[in-house]
Amino acid sequence: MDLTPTPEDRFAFGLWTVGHSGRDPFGDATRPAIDPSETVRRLAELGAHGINFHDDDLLPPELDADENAARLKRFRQALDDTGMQVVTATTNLFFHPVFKDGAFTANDPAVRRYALQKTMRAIDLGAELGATTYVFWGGREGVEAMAAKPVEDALDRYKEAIDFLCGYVRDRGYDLRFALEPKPNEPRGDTFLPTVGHCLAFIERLEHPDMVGVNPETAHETMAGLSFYHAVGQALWAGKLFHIDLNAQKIGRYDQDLRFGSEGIKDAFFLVRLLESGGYDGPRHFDARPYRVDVAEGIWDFAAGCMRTYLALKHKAAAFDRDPEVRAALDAALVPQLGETTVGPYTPGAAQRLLEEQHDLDALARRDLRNEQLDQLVIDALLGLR
Ligand code: GLT
Ligand code: MN
Ligand code: MN
Repeated sequence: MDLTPTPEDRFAFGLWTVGHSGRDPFGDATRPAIDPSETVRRLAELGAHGINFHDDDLLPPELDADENAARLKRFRQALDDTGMQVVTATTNLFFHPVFKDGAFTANDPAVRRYALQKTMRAIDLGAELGATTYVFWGGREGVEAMAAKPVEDALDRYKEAIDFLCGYVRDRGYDLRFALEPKPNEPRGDTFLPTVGHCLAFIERLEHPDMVGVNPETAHETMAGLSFYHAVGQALWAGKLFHIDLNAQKIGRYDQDLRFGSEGIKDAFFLVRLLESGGYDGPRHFDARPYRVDVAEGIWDFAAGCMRTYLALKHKAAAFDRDPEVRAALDAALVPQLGETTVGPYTPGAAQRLLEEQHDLDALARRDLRNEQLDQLVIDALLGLR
């Protein structure tokens, strides 16, 4: 089993992931800042292919223009030297206190206009560096005091913002698609567009629905108590899986952003199996961060671990699908039959034939689907027993 990542695997990381300082609501940074050029070089050495950033990760607002110009130059040089690609970009619309009440859904129109302006500038930066996907995580697009933000007005403003920005991208001729990233809560008490399902429904009401898809994140769907595997499956089914944020999460907790596969290994197995067989050709992007106790080499152990686990699960999934016992168990569970049409399109003749059909309910109900056996084969595969 070759677990060495190569650029063909299309692994990508956000600058803010390996660059996370370890700061949390209860404690200060445990790690020094890393220059983005250093991140690019270290990730390239590990076999990654792509990088992703917020405008403020690359060009921190607290640095002056000369410092940022030098930082950008070093970053471009690192990309050139390593062949790493900027695959995705995004805007930080959550850190500055101006966004305390939201960005595109802030009640103050001046804040909304500033949020749009900041995003347009960040889109320019992302497009210039080669990003083809632009992520929207509405971290502050939510509310605690329900009376303060009528949901329908907030969604109107959200739609207005995304429609306007689609117009901007088209007008500028950028080769860029948008990916909305849902999250149910944190940092707001309740966030608008809380799940993949909400995002898919929202997209249908946009002016340019073809330009907009989703960026589901393992942790966020799991926080909502939902199956990430199913969320990704439905996004793929809808042709809307434009990007993905891979990490790990224990159910019922704050957003843990753990190393991919470090929790929920069975879900991770099915997810990788789905991505590798379900027609997703975008970056395998890790949006996670190292444990706060790891302060130096541990950062790169973390990054290597995300990719190693993904590749191991990819091999496991391929072996699982080749395994004759698994195939027999899939047959016993009638899995192939779910791929067959039931009645086909409606015609009066088909309706008449169906109405005349006889069904032996007792025989159908007696069918033993052997799902226990099938699931145990999954566990055996994951435990290395086959
Ligand atoms: C932030 C958030 C992530 C988003 C990033 C993109 S920023 O770290 O927790 O889930 O993907 O804005
Ligand atoms: Mn994310
Ligand atoms: Mn997260």
